[in-house]
Amino acid sequence: MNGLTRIGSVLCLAGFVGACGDRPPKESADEFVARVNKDLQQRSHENALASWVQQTYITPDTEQLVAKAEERVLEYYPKAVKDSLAYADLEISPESRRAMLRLKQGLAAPAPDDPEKRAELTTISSHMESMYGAAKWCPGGPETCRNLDQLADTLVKSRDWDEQLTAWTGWHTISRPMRKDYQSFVELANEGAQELGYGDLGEMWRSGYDMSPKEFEDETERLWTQVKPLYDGLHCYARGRLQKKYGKDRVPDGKPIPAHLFGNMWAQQWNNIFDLLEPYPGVSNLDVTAALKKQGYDATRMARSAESFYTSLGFPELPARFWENSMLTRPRDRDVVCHASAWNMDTHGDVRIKQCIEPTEQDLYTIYHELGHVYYYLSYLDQPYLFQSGANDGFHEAIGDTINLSMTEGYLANVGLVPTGMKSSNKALINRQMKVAVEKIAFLPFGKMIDQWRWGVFSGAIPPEKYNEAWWDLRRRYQGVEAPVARSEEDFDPGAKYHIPGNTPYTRYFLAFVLQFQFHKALCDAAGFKGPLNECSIYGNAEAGRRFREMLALGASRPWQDALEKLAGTRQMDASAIIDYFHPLMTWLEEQNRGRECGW
Ligand code: X8Z
Ligand code: ZN
Repeated sequence: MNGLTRIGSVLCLAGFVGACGDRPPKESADEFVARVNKDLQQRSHENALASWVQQTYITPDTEQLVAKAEERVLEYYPKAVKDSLAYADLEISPESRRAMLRLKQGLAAPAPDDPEKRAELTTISSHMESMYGAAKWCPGGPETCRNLDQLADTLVKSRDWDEQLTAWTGWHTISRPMRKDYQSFVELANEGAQELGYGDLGEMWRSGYDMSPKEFEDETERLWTQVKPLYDGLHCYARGRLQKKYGKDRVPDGKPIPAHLFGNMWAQQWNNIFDLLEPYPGVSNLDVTAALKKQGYDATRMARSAESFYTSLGFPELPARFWENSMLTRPRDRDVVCHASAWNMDTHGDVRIKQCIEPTEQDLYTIYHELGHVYYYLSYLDQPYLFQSGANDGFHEAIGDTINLSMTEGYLANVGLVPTGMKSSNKALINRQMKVAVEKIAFLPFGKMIDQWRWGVFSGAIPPEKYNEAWWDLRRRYQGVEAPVARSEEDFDPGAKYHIPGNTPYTRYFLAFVLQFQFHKALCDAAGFKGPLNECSIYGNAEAGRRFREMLALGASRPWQDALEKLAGTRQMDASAIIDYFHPLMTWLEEQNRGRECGW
């Protein structure tokens, strides 16, 4: 580590000589923390208002407003971290010590403590966000423009190789102009992280998990090793089905699968090609999209449906302001960032979601996901600002997904979205499991590789002239997919995925996809459920709801291990629940894949 010494559990930075304990601080540690909580609360509220307006109304003006608001937040943090060093070797309450730790890790991209560089960083960040949100591919002039929804829709609906290829290639042109900005962003944010005492921004991200960055990296590796056999089995089976559709010359044995064939722009989840992957077509009707359309569901009704799952667990109804302030559909007359998100605007109950909801099963699941964030926000409102976040960021992403796992056939039948009284048979079970697997198992390597790439970029192991090449190396290695057409360093394919220009750390999703099964199991146990895990729904179960809320209310006030222990009786993230959940499917896949040349 560069230029710092460790005193107590807080770092003394070389650039901040004199800050470490040579003069008694003016205020007590508790007073200091209370003041920082108040200041941050106020600044982040302003920032959230500006961000909300920008993301729901992208113009050069709102882009500037958000950059300015962000500057104020970024200016505050390093100064507060520096002031906190005065308490480094003093005896202070564990709460204040933890708050100072959270403070240090509170930003996804800290800026250097130089006004010009800070302004440059926020300008670039908000510009990349706008570029992604407003992106369109216009092959032949303005009338031919297509946005992400439209191009993604082609992938969902078309089964024609060339049509899908055109949509995929088209979208991947939008990120070319981001490359230079991204490179500058990396340099500036790294400098900010280094001023806080981290080696680089990747190390800072990995430091947010109540263990050392190295231990965290090892943890993610351990979890990946646990789940990889599940993915390998699914990949092999899917390749077989895609070969049937497109031919072995286009989808060869022993090779990665072309990335444009999965019904999803990033091949991260394969639910949109369930028609090609369904093990026993015709055995069960699981077409929730058709049911939503037939029953005339609109965005609000879909969100209400999600809300009523949470209230069935004893969570409160959403505040009236949620319905007034949220953006639930894509506005017709302006550019917005459609990528779904949940917002805690003022930490006093102004909670919202922003999503371009269409009546599809995917979007239904996504609202349940987003409300998971919203109910987390509402559950920890009583915590001070610095503890108003997830036990770790994987927890935050896992809440709504845990509820998704309870949207079983029984639940969906109960709310009228699949037929009631479908015959249960082993074939129906395998169909159902496949449906969850294409969402949950397919995602795992993608969830891991994104930050594998960014960690490399931030550390310098992946230099700018290898950005794209390294991206595809990782996609091949982890996902077993490859670019369907030649790529070069003219392209910047990472930028075609929201979380790269949006600078949202991604390991959180990998963790969430493991944790949600652990949570699901713990809640099903709490509900007294005795059958197979894949049939359990906690819908309507007050005790499961109580246990869930108890964990959520902690926010980040305790190490995540404490929160996990409270709910699941263990201090380790662990993939055995996901393995247990998919046991029937895995056995079936082994049989299906026998004699096939798996792997790539
Ligand atoms: O970004 C999201 C959520 C918003 S927190 C919709 N997800 C990841 C993605 O879309 O890439 C959920 C699953 C993974
Ligand atoms: Zn989320």
